[in-house]
Amino acid sequence: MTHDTLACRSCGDTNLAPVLFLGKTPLADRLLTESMLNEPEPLFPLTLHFCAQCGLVQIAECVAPEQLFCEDYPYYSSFSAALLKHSRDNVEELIEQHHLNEKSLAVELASNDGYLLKNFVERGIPVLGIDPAEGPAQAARDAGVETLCTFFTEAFATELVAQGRQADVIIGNNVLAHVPDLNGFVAGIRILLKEDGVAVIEVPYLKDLIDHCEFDTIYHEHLCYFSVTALRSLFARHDLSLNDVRRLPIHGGSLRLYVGHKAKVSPAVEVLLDEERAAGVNELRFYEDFAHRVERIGESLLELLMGLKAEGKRIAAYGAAAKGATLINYVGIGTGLIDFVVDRNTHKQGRFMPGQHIPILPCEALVSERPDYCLLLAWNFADEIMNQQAEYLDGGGRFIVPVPTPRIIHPSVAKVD
Ligand code: DWN
Repeated sequence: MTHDTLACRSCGDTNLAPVLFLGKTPLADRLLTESMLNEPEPLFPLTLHFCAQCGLVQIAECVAPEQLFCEDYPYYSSFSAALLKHSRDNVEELIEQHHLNEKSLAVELASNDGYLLKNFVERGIPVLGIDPAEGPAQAARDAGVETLCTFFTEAFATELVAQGRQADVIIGNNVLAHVPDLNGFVAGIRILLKEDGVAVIEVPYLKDLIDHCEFDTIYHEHLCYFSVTALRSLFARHDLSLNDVRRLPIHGGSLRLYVGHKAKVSPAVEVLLDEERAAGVNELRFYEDFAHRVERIGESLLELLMGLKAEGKRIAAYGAAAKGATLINYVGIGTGLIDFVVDRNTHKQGRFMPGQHIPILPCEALVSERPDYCLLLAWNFADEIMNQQAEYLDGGGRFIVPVPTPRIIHPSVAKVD
């Protein structure tokens, strides 16, 4: 079920300007089983809007979270070594900087399979994971991470505090964009966070999305797309201070936010706010050519793939990623072009990509089937994946990166920009 939101999810303003329409698309993480292939597949409009009042970019559609993050939600964070290292480094820095110990409590919102909290557990620091997807939540418990399978809300935060559980550190990576009640979620953080605690939140960075045309990261799970300007206004509304911010390369460019009850604002916040003002991120004109650039990428990628196919080449894809579903459905890349998708996530293998019904196989298929080309749907992990697939490359295979410019990557290129 979906309903259009005609008011800004953060400030409530109704003056939302349309920026991009990606058509009617299937749910990006709703990977199909064989038996589902012949059933009607729900499609939902996907339209990006800009709020001139607070700067928040957001989609109008709101698919019920219970439909998005249901029991067989297939995303497990632990299938990326790069993400595991990124998370471990974050935890070690937090333990040191905030002197966390056996008397502390670290809470992660959208804790998935325990990929991050396990690092606290190994150091003897009490944790609590909160995640609505039963599969990853059970995997976390199996890994020794206490996890409650529920959505985090203001009411739930109040319940936890009533039980005497307040957090010294709250971590929320790639979750803020997913919550329909954005203000309730942030109010919950304020309630759950101790007076001297810190909330450390990672979100994909809107400026990177627009600058590098990462349109495939737009899907129904991602309701909001954040600038520092919009984030500062969101937290301030709930008496929380955006005290520090770091730009990170992960997921095509992200922000790591440090939020607290007390204002101790670092210069880094003002630097990014100035950059956003200079670039016009808070003005509609910044987004005006985005739709045209997206259209050009789609045309150019389709032309490249069809040309290779016309030469008799075989093409596969790597990464049954949610972003991959947006890409193949917006561009129209189906089984006529892509023979199969490979993915390390065993929960995804044996299923089919939403909309295009391309089969998902184990990564070994790249070597056994030896497709001439492989479209990198999980381009945000290009370096990790290309290093891992040296045998495929040594055998003459070549990867195609789709954004910001569709291009064939030659292995001599050390890092994909
Ligand atoms: O916000 C979200 C982002 C952060 O992660 C979630 N809504 C869902 C997910 O989006 P995604 O599916 O586009 O993310 P990933 O993590 O870029 O997807 C990568 C896919 O590639 C996963 O299915 C795992 C797979 N993979 C693999 O097969 N081999 C990943 C790596 C690194 C590998 O070596």
